[in-house]
Amino acid sequence: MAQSVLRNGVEKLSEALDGSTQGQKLRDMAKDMKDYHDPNARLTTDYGVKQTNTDDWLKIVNENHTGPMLLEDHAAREKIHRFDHERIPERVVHARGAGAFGSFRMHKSLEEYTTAGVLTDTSRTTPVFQRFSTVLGSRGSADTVRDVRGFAVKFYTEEGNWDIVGNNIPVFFIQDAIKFVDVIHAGKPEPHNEVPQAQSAHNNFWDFISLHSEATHMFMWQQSDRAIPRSYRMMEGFGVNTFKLVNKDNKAHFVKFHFRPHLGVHSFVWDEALKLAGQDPDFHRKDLYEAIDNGAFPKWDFGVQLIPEGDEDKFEFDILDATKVWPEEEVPVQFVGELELNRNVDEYFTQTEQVAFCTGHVVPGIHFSDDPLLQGRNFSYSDTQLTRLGTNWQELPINRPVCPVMNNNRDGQLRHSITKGTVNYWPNRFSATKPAKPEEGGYVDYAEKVAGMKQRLRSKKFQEHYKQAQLFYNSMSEPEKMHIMTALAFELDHCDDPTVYNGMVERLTYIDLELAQKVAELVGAPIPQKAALENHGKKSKNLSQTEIQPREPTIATRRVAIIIADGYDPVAYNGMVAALKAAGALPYTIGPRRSNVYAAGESKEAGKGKQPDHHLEGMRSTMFDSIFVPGGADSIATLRKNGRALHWVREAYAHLKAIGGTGEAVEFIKDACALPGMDFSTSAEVVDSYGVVTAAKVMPESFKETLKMAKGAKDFV
Ligand code: HDE
Repeated sequence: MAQSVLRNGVEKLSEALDGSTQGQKLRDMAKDMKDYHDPNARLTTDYGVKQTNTDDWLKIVNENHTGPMLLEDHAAREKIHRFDHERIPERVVHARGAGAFGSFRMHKSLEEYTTAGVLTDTSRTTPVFQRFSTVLGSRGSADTVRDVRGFAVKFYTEEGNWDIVGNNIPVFFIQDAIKFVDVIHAGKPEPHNEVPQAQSAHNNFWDFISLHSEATHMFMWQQSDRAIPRSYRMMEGFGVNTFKLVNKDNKAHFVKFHFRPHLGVHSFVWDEALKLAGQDPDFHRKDLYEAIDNGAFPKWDFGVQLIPEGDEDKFEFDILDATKVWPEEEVPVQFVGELELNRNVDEYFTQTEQVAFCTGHVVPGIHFSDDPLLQGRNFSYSDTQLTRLGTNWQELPINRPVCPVMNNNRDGQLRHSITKGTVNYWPNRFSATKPAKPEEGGYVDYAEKVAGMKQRLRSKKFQEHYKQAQLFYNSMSEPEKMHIMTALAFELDHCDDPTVYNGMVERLTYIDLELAQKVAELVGAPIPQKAALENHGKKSKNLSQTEIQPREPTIATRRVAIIIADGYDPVAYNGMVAALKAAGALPYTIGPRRSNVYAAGESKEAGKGKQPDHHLEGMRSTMFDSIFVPGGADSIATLRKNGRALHWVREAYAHLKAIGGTGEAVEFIKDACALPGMDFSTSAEVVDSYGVVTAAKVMPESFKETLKMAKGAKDFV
């Protein structure tokens, strides 16, 4: 794996250097790259001296070749010393993540609203680096936990770096940056015992949430399916905060940024996510890497919501409040560009770990609003990089812009670039390195009149915390509502302090009485009889993720497990593998062993057989989107006797996955899925949350169609 990773990096880099795709940033980083596949390279110390032996510490040896080691061995000490200092502090939040390179293009210019070249020049391809993350877990925690996902994009524009440091959820827990410390302390492991890891299911989190009513809208999103995405490639991205775009006539528009995935939004069911956290903690990381490696480049439409300056008071909510969405009925999203990720990182640490995003990084034409969350973030990001990376973090290859950086900032630890010349100040007698004029691309601050009292206050509209939480809940499909209810019941079950779960149930009565009652019953809180606030009954579009459908129905990159044992039907097997590959899906053969498995009519002696990719105990159904079982009397007879094989099918069924089978496999699948007392002959009998897909005579085409609808499909093909 490691070898192929490096080879892939080097090959792709040379492609990029030939002038293709987003070469600008790659050419820039290539200056600092070393090729570890060079057979002519030799091991050296850090100061460049070739080493003949890096395996034995220099010793004074006796006749048995043992003896004390010498401090004199600088090379040995250097090796250990470098190792001792390999770790840097992880990010205080969003520590766990994965990144990739890509490109950004606009297909419609936003010149009516901004002067920013990255948003107006439709002939440009802007190189980007994107990092996805979870929020609460440590760097080594699992990918599939229930959490908000970070969605941070660094645009290496010709005018400097522009960072959108967003999330996959369009709102946030708090309105004012000063509360960030509290919400994160409450969510992170508790201070006395550092438990639990990467989870919000504990007393402190829900204690804070129940007492801090402005978090009401956000916790509903965080309890929804959005917080357990199937893949980073299948999530939306939101800038969350309100920025400003300013055009050449100095006219300003408030703006929110959106990214909508071409693959649509898809999620795990909770049981799947829970199990995957143990079975394959790197699931999302690998999913992103594999998709890009296979050429299935993830893409997002880039959109903006715009409100002209002057109209900001026309809404029921304050447009600077990050706990509110701008409903699309009131402010439509205009999709104007496309983001594509098309190249994996060459090295995790120097790129994904060392990348540093800052909301304060904006380019001419893009400005801040008075959003009090954003203003605080603008301080925090550059500040935190000092602890994590140290001074001069801006000079690291992944962070430096592709345009020239010229200023009189100097020195500090680990200064990298060498500035020539006799002066390091402005003005100077050479008139050297002077401020840019606006027409030379200089950043011009947007002039605004500001007057007022110096006070610790928030606007009146910021005080309203429930209407959009109701709007969100009302907009959910029935399965989504059920998932929110069960998620809340799971989380509060992990709280053993009645003050906490009783308080939360009370908070839910501000959203929906029935929801509060169902949760109360499950978690053992007093069942509320009265809503604290009447539900307004309104809905809004695109809040339910079921509305964010794939652009084209597709099964590309979906992982399909094909379960076989000796005597399987080779026609059904080969037909399905070919059809899946042709559609861009990823078929994996799973057998009772990873040694060769023989089709009906094949013999071991003839040296035939198929080597499965995995054996039944090595993987689990959770790692696949779908299961196909070809017929074959002997194969099915073997699988029927194998408890793990039955579990694969039954578990996939419980997780609402498309399951297909031919010939003898049909009865096997039915038996594996049948629950005690359930009449399998009618879909009406199927337990609420369970999707069923069985096949009397599955042809590859019909299976593919079913797979496109996977999750929630209730079809008998
Ligand atoms: Fe962050 N956040 N944040 N955040 N955030 C960090 O910066 C902070 C907030 C987000 O992949 C830190 O470099 C404050 C909202 C992402 O490297 C830190 C506040 C949103 C990432 C920080 C917020 C985010 C971070 C930690 C409240 C969505 C990961 C490491 C005012 C719009 C970026 C770092 C990456 C990371 C501070 C709230 C998204 C400490 C003070 C809202 C995606 O600076």
